[in-house]
Amino acid sequence: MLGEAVKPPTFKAPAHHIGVTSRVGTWLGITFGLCFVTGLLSHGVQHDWPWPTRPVDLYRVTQGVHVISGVASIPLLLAKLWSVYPKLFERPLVRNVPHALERGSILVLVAASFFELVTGLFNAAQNYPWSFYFPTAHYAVAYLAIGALLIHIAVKIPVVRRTLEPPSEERTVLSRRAFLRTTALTTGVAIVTTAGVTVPWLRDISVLAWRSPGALPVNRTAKAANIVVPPDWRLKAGPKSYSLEELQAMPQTTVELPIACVEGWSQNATWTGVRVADLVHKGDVRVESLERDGLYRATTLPEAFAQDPLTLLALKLNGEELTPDHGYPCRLIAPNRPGVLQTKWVTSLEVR
Ligand SMILES: Nc1nc2c(c(=O)[nH]1)N[C@H]1C(S)=C(S)[C@@H](COP(=O)(O)O)O[C@H]1N2
Ligand SMILES: [Mo]
Repeated sequence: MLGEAVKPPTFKAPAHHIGVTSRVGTWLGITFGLCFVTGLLSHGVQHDWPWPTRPVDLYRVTQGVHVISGVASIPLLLAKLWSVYPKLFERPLVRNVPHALERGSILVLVAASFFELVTGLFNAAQNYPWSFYFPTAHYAVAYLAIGALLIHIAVKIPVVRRTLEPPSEERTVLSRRAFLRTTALTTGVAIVTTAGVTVPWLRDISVLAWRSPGALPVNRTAKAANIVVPPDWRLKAGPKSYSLEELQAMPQTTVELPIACVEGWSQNATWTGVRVADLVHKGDVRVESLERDGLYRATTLPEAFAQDPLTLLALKLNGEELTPDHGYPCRLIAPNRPGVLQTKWVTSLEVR
């Protein structure tokens, strides 16, 4: 008898099952969605979108969600790619026009996602090993990623629907579950070990947090910003001007407000100083610092913020005179504002 053509058993690793891909893909869709929306908000707030003064912690929360969902996306994206990689090399590369479009969108999606996650991570680590301007590039590529993602979801929704139903075979189901559990666990570990940069009660266990717990971090030091405070320094405020002693003699207010850095860390502190509303008339207020150049040397404080009773020209941090690195002789602190707009080394306030 001629040997029967016995088909060798095809081994399919459990992770490459479409049900796994669907599930990880759904999680990734959620973290990407959160990251995109909070990223848009962050960009908007820094570019004069209307933004409320309350709750005082809102920006801290949205930026925290941005960073945490970004960190969570890294293991999820890797798991997702792992679960589909045999398909990425399928032949023929292109079957027809819709297929070509679908593959093209996946290429854009993968490339844009990697770009966003890698640049975001480097940004949080305050490391800029590239020559483009981070906010513009990160913002523009986010649209590419989300556009490609929407196409991908539209194409895949029927498949996802079908495959999320409970599968039948016991053994492979178990190993698929194990893969999903590992993915979930890795994502959880990534979150817990880093989220302490912004979530106070995670500080002690966030061993990979890029900002140490305890004292308020310094983003740009006085030395890096070339700050020299002239001996005859006075704050210009509209038509008036004040020496530091005169500011100290005015009614002082103490507030507890966070610095929520766009680079991902945030921390509360106690600030004492003079209300901006006591120094200038109503209107948007241009805040200038002693810094000569540098992207964040000056900001505009919208009227609602300038008139807010919590908005201070702070002279003290946690009860002590400001150190040079935190903005001596005085710095702006306002509720619900990104750290980049909390100008240090202030030298003039001007109603626009
Ligand atoms: N003049 C000036 N103010 C500045 C900056 C700057 O570069 N120049 N950096 C800002 C950024 S990015 C942040 S997060 C906060 C940090 O304040 P801190 O260093 O006191 O914690 O200061 C802000 N104020
Ligand atoms: Mo910042």
